Amino acid sequence: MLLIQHCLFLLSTAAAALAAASGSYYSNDERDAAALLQLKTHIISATSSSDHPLSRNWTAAATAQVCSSWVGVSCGHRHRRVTSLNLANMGLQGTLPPHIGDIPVEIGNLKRLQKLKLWHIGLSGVIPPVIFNISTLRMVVLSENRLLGILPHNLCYHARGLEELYLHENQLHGGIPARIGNCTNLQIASLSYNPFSGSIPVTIGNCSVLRELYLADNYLTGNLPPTFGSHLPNLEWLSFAGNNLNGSIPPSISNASNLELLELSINSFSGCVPNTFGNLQMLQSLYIWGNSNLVVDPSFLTSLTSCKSLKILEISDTSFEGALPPSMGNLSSSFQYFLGSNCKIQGNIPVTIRRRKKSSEERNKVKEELLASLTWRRISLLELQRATNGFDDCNLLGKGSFGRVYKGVLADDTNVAIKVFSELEGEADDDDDDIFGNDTECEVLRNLRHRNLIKIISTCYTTGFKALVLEFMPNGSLHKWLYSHNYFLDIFKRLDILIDVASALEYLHQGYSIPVVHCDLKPSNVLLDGDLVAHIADFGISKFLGSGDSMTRTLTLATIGYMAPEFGMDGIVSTKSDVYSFGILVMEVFTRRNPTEESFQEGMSMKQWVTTLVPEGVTKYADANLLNCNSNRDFKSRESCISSIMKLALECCADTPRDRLAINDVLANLRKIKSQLQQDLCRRA
Ligand SMILES: *[C@@H]1O[C@H](CO)[C@@H](O)[C@H](O)[C@H]1NC(C)=O
Ligand SMILES: *[C@@H]1O[C@H](CO)[C@@H](O)[C@H](O)[C@H]1NC(C)=O
Ligand SMILES: *[C@@H]1O[C@H](CO)[C@@H](O)[C@H](O)[C@H]1NC(C)=O
Ligand SMILES: *[C@@H]1O[C@H](CO)[C@@H](O)[C@H](O)[C@H]1NC(C)=O
Ligand SMILES: *[C@@H]1O[C@H](CO)[C@@H](O)[C@H](O)[C@H]1NC(C)=O
Ligand SMILES: *[C@@H]1O[C@H](CO)[C@@H](O)[C@H](O)[C@H]1NC(C)=O
Ligand SMILES: *[C@@H]1O[C@H](CO)[C@@H](O)[C@H](O)[C@H]1NC(C)=O
Ligand SMILES: *[C@@H]1O[C@H](CO)[C@@H](O)[C@H](O)[C@H]1NC(C)=O
Ligand SMILES: CC(=O)N[C@H]1CO[C@H](CO)[C@@H](O)[C@@H]1O
Repeated sequence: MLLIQHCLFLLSTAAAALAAASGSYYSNDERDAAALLQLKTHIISATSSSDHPLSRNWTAAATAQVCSSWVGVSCGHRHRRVTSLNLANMGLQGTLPPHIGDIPVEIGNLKRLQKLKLWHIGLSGVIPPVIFNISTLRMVVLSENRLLGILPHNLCYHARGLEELYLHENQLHGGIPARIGNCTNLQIASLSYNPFSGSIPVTIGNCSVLRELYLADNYLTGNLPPTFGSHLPNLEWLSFAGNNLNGSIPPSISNASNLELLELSINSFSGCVPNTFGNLQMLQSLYIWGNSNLVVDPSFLTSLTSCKSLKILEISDTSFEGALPPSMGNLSSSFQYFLGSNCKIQGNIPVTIRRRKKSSEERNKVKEELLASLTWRRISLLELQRATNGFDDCNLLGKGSFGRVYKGVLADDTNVAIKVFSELEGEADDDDDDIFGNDTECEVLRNLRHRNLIKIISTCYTTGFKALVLEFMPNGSLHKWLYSHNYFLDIFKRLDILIDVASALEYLHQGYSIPVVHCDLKPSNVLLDGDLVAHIADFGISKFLGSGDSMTRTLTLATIGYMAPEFGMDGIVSTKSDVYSFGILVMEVFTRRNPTEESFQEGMSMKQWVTTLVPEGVTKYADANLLNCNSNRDFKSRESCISSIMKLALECCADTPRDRLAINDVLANLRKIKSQLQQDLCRRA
């Protein structure tokens, strides 16, 4: 053992001596560490925070551990050089990262770097070309920062193996360099939401393994290259939407035979749409709307009947005029919707289309599903501004500590709620990773799907701005329904709402791959749709319980009055802390007393109050509106229902988590109570 260590020691001194002999002061991994320490100085000085995850982790004293214990760093097994740097979203305080300055040129010394992920960390300044001198580079993620300047022209000069380039949502200007054609391994290029200008380089057609190309919402002008698509057999997703491209759409696009999504909307294309789209057997979504001089002729529409995968076709605001060809009746059975507003459609509409000219509600459902599957496709700030009349106060639905919620109508008439996060610099603590704080969390939330959870339709982040686009709930919150005099929920409606909420909690606690704790359950976070079905909203402080944990700790406080004792006192959250809040919610719904009232804060709690009054009978505590009955028997049924409910609520609010019911038992009990009430009322009627 000793011998081996000795040999290793000799070897490493030999390496150091070699490095010294060759004139370099640093050994290789010290050089890597030095480059990272340069980056750290920018980050730490800008955040001026000793709490930053890097502040005590990356230190000059620990350069020998760069590969083994620096957070965000991975190295090759044999050469022990840094191969991956991932600071994505790190140290995000509040919702907007501070300006952290340029990427230091020393990054170019990471000679074996393959993956550089500096996503959403507040980078400003330019992209140093030296990054692309690293010949091993495969993935660059610099999206959602405040980067300025141009896309370096040495792209893929040395870094020939570049496969994925994500630069969306920055302030990069100038043209897309012709050299992009030398990126022969490029599979994904995401350059949307920048002010890039100039035309689309012809050479992009040389990127023959390209799978996804996003150039949406830039200032690109000129024509599409006449051969575009001829040599892009792998292209699946292509978006040029929201530019100022003109001229005709080249038929060569239909040679990209694997296209699934094609967005050419909101440009200035003219001429006829080529009638060769029938080649696109994989095409699912075709958006050509918003090109007012584009001629959509019957032969093009007929050609689409060969696109066996087509689901969505939007031709609104083009120069289409006349009758839809009867052949469109032959569109495949998977076709889901057609949108042709502001087109002068005359004559008979083929029955298939008539059936699939969707109501906006049905379309939203389709759209939502699709949006949920499109990872990088986001709604732009401009779209949201249009949707809310410039965030007009008339559209304001509510305010909270997180920011504001607006009602909006998207260009396709979808009603949405837009939650705009305000900057909380200095206010949020480290522990407060909101749903943007951590990409895993955001991903998981996107994947949560239950009829009683509010759905995330899309997200929008750009410099200084973050928003969530959510399903719109026309009937507002449960809080409003309980306390406003214009509304009334009868006893069955209240039971149904509680059953809805408990079903959502059951899904969060037990139905998903990892348990999710909502942490802030209260009537203002329970929203009602057009049919008064309840949906839980606001996952701002939710927690995920990883790998078999039954609880976690947080410093974030929820709402006094609803928080379980162990949560309020020690910051311990578990599924049982949600059960406690649910118990309080049940009490509130049936007593119409708000646990945050002053009288509850000073004197006895909601739970103590209910505990004291339960033995005295329902008339002492229940919402009197629920006891207005026609007959004594009716009263008896309601009385027994409400007292069972309160007993259940008290079991949810046991002092120790262990003694509380699990949510699936609560749900089963609620259902039983409801069916008992139904039976009683029937028998007596
Ligand atoms: C850095 O943080 C990681 C985990 O976050 C830890 O495993 C490691 O020991 C820390 N390294 C140092 C040098 O403090
Ligand atoms: C990057 O590569 C280019 C082209 O080989 C070269 O001219 C330039 O000096 C390199 N820059 C650095 C900092 O190595
Ligand atoms: C691609 O690289 C080759 C060799 O370095 C060079 O001759 C050519 O001009 C480059 N093409 C583009 C479009 O920059
Ligand atoms: C790359 O693009 C240029 C310009 O379109 C073309 O002349 C050249 O032949 C292409 N190279 C390859 C390898 O396809
Ligand atoms: C592109 O597709 C058209 C038919 O749409 C075909 O005539 C042409 O040969 C194709 N070109 C290439 C380069 O594949
Ligand atoms: C397209 O726009 C450019 C300016 O960006 C203009 O010079 C050109 O004439 C236009 N072409 C067509 C076909 O409209
Ligand atoms: C629909 O397709 C069938 C079978 O291919 C064909 O016979 C029929 O003419 C088509 N209908 C129209 C209106 O094009
Ligand atoms: C994100 O959250 C998940 C689940 O809470 C956790 O496992 C993961 O380590 C977090 N990632 C970062 C970068 O903080
Ligand atoms: C009482 C009330 O406002 N009910 C509304 C719930 O939402 C639906 C759909 O928007 C409306 O039709 C109801 O009037």
